[in-house]
Amino acid sequence: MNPDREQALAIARESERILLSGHMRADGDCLGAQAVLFHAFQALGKECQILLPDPPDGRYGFLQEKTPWKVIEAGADLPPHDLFMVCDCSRLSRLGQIGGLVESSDIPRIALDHHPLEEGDSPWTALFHDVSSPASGLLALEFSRGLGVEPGAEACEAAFTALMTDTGWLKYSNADAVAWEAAASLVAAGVDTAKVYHEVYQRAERGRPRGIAAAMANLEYHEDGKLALAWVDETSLDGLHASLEDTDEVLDIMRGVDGVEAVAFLMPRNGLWKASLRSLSIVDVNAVAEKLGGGGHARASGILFPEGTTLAKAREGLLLGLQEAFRAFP
Ligand SMILES: [Mn+2]
Repeated sequence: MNPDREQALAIARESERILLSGHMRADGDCLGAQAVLFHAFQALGKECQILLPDPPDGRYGFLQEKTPWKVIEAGADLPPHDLFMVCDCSRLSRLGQIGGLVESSDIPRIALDHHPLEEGDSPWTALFHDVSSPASGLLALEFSRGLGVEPGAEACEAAFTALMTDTGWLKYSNADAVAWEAAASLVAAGVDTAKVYHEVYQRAERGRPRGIAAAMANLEYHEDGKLALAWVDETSLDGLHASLEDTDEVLDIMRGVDGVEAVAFLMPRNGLWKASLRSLSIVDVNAVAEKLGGGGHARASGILFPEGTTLAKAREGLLLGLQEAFRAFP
């Protein structure tokens, strides 16, 4: 095993009070990875708690039946701990107020992640990092086994949720043989896959289909149909009693169109404009997102535009960035 991973495991073995966290708007992978680690630390008799920067989408609430988490209160301090560990993220800037508190503390910190690392000096004591891993949840399983804990039913369900949500239920290009094998072994371990699917994808609010329709009313094609872009604003979502916290379905509809290579979707998020970008096989949407202050993976990334950015400006920046990326591949 690489030395950095060994170091991360060694620090975790020595620690007794572990504080787990994840990026803002924690998704299934972020929460699933934390849950796997939570149960590993509990099995070893360590104190462990999960503290999130903000509330995750309600679709992941079922994980809380077996894995407790809390959301930090505004202005609150971090609870006592001797190790801070973040999942599915290696940027302090994506941890909301928790990021600042961690940055000013000298307590050891570990990032377990599969996103590309930020350039420059690492803010982490140790990393458990692999960009080739389809999900942080799988890295968490490796971490658990590295600590000598074979994942139980709770951890398997959480890891399955992590893997299946980050691969779009094994649809995306990150669903490699490792992903399929891991899914099969979790199914063999007894995970109720139909239950997880129902919880995550079949419990939307009634307005959701109308929200998707409102977004699709603003669909544009560029680059001879290779680029699809759509947006939806707060007013239309409110009028339809719809929210689109999770944009997978909207993006899936756009990239299901013949000839489409890259898709982008703009939506409001807490008073700002947020873009989700996906590509099929050529365009590096991470590079596009990074130029606009966002990040992620080569095939899936996101941008939160700065305060004051109008929809028109966000759309223009996104379109120009993506068009430039297309021009790199004549
Ligand atoms: Mn992930």
